[in-house]
Amino acid sequence: MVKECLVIGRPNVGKSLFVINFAEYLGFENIEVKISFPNGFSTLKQYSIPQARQELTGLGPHKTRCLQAIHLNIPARKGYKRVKITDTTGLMDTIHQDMEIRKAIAQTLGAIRQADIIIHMIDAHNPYATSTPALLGEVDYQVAQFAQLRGRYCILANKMDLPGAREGLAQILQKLPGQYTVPISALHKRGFKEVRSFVLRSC
Ligand SMILES: Nc1nc2c(ncn2[C@@H]2O[C@H](COP(=O)(O)OP(=O)(O)OP(=O)(O)O)[C@@H](O)[C@H]2O)c(=O)[nH]1
Ligand SMILES: [Mg+2]
Repeated sequence: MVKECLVIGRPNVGKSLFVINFAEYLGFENIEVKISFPNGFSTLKQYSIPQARQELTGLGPHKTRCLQAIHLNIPARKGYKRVKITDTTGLMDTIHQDMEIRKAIAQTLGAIRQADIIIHMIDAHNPYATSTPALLGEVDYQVAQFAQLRGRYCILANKMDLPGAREGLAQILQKLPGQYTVPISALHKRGFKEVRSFVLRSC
């Protein structure tokens, strides 16, 4: 059976880059992405990994406004484990003024209920930000509270390659205690071995 693994978190934390680079780490050179829009329309698109990085990730918040799913076969002790990993729209503390983004966020919240495995990504760098975005949003506490009840849940503290990320990781561990938390760099594919083990254990 294919397990549904959802990658969620606030905008710009690195969800899309993580999904693409994790596929590359697992040996994929090309990916087929099922793009499902909030209006119910869906389409399949093929990307090379560099093309996916170019087209699907970016600096501005809410680059992703739909669900983007990739089927991954992860080599396990006996054969493969089949996982569908889905990239989502960034969650927010406030209600976004743009209707399209509100609908996309509602679509992501709906998908959380269907997920077997929840990967919650947080940007660990810049822990001393006093203006928004601070390290953790109210929505991060809500996700942690909800998702831990569901079992297969982990936090990825991302952007560990950037300044301040160690302090940020310490804050995440302190503020969201008792969760399985993996420090990673989606950019440099660091911590991916641990993520792969977590996903395999959860299948
Ligand atoms: N230095 C560094 N930059 C990263 C890392 N992960 C992501 N980024 C950068 O952060 C920006 C946002 O990455 P995305 O993967 O598009 O983030 P997202 O969470 O999918 O964003 P939305 O789709 O807008 O919610 C991009 O410029 C990435 O290159 C990382 O581990 N280290
Ligand atoms: Mg994205």
